[in-house]
Amino acid sequence: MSNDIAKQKAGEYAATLVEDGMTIGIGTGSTVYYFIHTLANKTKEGLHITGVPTSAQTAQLARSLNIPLVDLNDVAQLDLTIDGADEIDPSLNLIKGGGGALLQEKIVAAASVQNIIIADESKLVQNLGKFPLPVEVITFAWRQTQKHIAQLGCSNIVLRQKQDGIFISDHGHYILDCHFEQIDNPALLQQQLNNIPGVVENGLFINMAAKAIVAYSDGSVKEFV
Ligand code: ABF
Repeated sequence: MSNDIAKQKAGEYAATLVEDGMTIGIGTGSTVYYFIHTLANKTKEGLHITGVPTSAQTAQLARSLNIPLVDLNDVAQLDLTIDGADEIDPSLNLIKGGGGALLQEKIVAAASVQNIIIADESKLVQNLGKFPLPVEVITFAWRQTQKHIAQLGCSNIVLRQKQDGIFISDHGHYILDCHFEQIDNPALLQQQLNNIPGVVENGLFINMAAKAIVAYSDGSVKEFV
């Protein structure tokens, strides 16, 4: 089974957890893409939900499929957020932000009663850090911010690019992809990074996920809690 079919399975499975009347945080990425399409089909069949998107890309897709969206300022909390991840460790700590939406993803996750991660098996790791940790930074003097991040033990930090120049996040910031290789204490690192002037947010999601739904190449789907 290809990764794409596994992602589809995980997305479809997650849609079965959505109940009528819920306010849902809608994640970003290629796995959530399948969740959004399944959710859209269910709303066409009569399921009533309201969504809060985690990125401009997700907002655009959800709108195009007629999923009703609200501003996070206009709701007290979210019942459930379904989102993807770049790495998932055995404690369900995560690296997110490969798609560049980590800031809004973290704000939405923090507003949610329950966060469920969907992924194919390639995202499961013993230790976080092989996937370069995305850190969203203010554009002003970003090299200073980079220097402070390097002092935390990261010698390979890359300013994220897109085809025609520097990648700019939905909220107007740069992303520094930090190749830590192995993160021994993710909770500490997340605090240290967010204490650096110029860092807006980092892609470590610690103790935020209640469950991970992981689809395997043999077609099975497992829940990790
Ligand atoms: C988002 O989806 C991001 O945080 C992460 O970068 C991505 C996960 O990857 P995929 O596209 O494989 O679902 O939630």
